[in-house]
Amino acid sequence: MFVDKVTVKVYGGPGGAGAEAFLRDANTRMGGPSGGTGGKGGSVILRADAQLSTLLDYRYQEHHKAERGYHGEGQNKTGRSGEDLVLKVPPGTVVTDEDTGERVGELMQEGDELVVARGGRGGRGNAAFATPTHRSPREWEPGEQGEERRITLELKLIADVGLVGFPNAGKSTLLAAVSAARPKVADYPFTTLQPNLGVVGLSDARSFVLADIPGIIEGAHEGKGLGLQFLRHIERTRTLAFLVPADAEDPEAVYRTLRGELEAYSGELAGKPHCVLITKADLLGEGDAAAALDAPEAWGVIVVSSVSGRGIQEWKEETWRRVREEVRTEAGGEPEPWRP
Ligand SMILES: Nc1nc2c(ncn2[C@@H]2O[C@H](COP(=O)(O)OP(=O)(O)OP(=O)(O)O)[C@@H](O)[C@H]2O)c(=O)[nH]1
Ligand SMILES: [Mg+2]
Repeated sequence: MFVDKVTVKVYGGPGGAGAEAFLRDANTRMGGPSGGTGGKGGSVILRADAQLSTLLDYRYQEHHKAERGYHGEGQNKTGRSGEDLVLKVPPGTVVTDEDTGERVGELMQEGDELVVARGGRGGRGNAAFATPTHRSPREWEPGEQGEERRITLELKLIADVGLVGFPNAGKSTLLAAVSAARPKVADYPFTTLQPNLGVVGLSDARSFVLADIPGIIEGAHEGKGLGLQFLRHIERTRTLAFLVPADAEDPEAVYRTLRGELEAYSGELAGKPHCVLITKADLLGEGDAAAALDAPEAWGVIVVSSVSGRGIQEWKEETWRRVREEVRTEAGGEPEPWRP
């Protein structure tokens, strides 16, 4: 199962209470106030850990509490602070406050940290209330409550390349053909209900991350089919591939429809560099009629078959070059993305 969105509750630890105490020892019969301050409560902190690639762990545990601060003690001793609770999340996790909708932050790179619920301050002990005219104060404060918050963690897949096509276009088959991913493939529409990711390896340790998402259909921007919600998974890709099956009645119309749906979703996404893949070329025989598709905005139209392997190597090499180019032009902007 691919989990990419969970809601959890996080609780900062309450601070420890201040102490009420008076100095008493063998040499002092009536000492002054000596109650120390309570310890600070622990905070809940998210930390990006590249060992993780899903938010699955959080499906099964909803409440996460940091340790409370310890109470202050006599002899002016401050209570021990509560331990922070560190929750590991995969890089690429975006955090929003579930109740206000406010964006709390994002953890993009290994080691990034974000405090999501602060621990409370410790209360003052009675020693802090002493004044020249109030020399034996009995007051002390309770610890402050820790922050409590309901947050949503959302993992945006960071893929370099996204596959866009109608249902049955052969997206999942292509992902399986070029990576170790084993998405479900079947000859009925909407086989893929959740995005799949795979790492596509080329020679010399070169690679890129490929995302296969559910199919989109005409009217998806109005909610038809599965709608366009899955496009968010390819918002950060470097390049896209539009899949048009070789046996489509009107390949150009398929391409135009896909482009139109993407534009309706986001001009930025539609503006990404892209190529067109004429898929299932093995169904065509020798003729290349479909390759005549007119796509002046695309960086290429490549005829491929996941069954015969035709065109696959060319597409991989060409795509890798495009991804590299994009990474280079981004340099100085976004940091290098995490790679699984
Ligand atoms: N002949 C041939 N059939 C293919 C090729 N690629 C995919 N198919 C077939 O096309 C059908 C759909 O393939 P999928 O990979 O599931 O298509 P998809 O685009 O992922 O479909 P959805 O997940 O429903 O959006 C399956 O029956 C595949 O076996 C190909 O290169 N040649
Ligand atoms: Mg599929």
